[in-house]
Amino acid sequence: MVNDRRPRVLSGIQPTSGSFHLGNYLGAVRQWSAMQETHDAFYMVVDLHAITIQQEPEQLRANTRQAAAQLLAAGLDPERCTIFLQSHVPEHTQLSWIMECIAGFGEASRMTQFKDKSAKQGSDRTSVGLFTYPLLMVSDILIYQADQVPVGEDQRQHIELTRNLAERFNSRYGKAFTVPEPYILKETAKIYDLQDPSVKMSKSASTPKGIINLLDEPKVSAKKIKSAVTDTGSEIRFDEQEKPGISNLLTIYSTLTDTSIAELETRYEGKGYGALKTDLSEIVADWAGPFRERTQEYLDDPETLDSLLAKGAEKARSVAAETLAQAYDKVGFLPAKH
Ligand code: ATP
Ligand code: LTN
Repeated sequence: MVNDRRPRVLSGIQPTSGSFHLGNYLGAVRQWSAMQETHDAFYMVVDLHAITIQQEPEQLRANTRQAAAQLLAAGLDPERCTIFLQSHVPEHTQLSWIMECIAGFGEASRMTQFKDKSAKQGSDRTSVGLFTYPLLMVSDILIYQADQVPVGEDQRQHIELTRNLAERFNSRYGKAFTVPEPYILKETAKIYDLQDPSVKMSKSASTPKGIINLLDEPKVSAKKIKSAVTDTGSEIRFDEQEKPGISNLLTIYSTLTDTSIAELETRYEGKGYGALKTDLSEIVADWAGPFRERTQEYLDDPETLDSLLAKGAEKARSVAAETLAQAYDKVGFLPAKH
């Protein structure tokens, strides 16, 4: 049961691919599942955000169901948290317009995720939505009065923007929003690409070889782990500067098995990279096998899945509508009815 006095937490994940990857899980979703025990938690699949980059409609529908099924398979329980789709709660986009009007153009132009993604696509193919995306994210968070936002390191700048706009609104119009804190676990804040450990593992990476997808066949993941770029030398030691490849594998190993890095270093003393990779492939396969099965069970019953999401949206809307009404009033909009 939701307890109102618990701190409120909110986060979102994009349905931009059929499968989450290990970075999504270790950097974000794992924390979501732990926090539903201690927080009043709201988690959503951000389908509105996904269309900032062109999506094929049938594929988007499939990916969205697949994302929701994976959240449930990762342990999110609709009895203990609110799970929903962003497009089912129209208040997000309504608040977003207000945020667009109080954010500065320069401020929005400094968002590094926009700069990276638009540079990759070129300005003609970059949508205006990709530029305003952070303001929709600001609204996602503020509309639930979230105290904390569990995300990976790549989202820190967006949470800073959220804090700034919440404070700006509150001081300009009177307090309407909670100013949220980021919740970023240091050890797993950034899982790196297996082929290029200088960039984060990302759904939109240039080569699929660098990404461990949670729904991949174990054989496929094992092959990717075995061909992960490693560093010169043969010693298994955590050193992000000198040994970024091995350090990344150690982080994944350590968090999936709840073993400290120091203990892993001792365990693998005198052993080669091959031994570490073979063991890690097995660990990933053992974790991902049951995860894939659970995901498939939810996908095999789309009616139940859709009805869970409809209930989640109803709960989410009741909170969102209240915040929006307050914000509309503070801005000076007349009420639509008496
Ligand atoms: P895209 O490449 O399409 O932007 P993504 O792989 O970055 O997608 P998102 O849906 O944007 O995934 O992110 C979902 C959550 O996963 C966010 O909280 C994000 O910070 C986290 N995350 C994504 N990649 C990593 C990573 N490599 N390491 C740790 N956390 C990550
Ligand atoms: N921008 C985030 C996804 C996202 C989000 C949110 C995360 C959209 N709205 C609200 C936390 C809270 C991303 O790209 N990972």
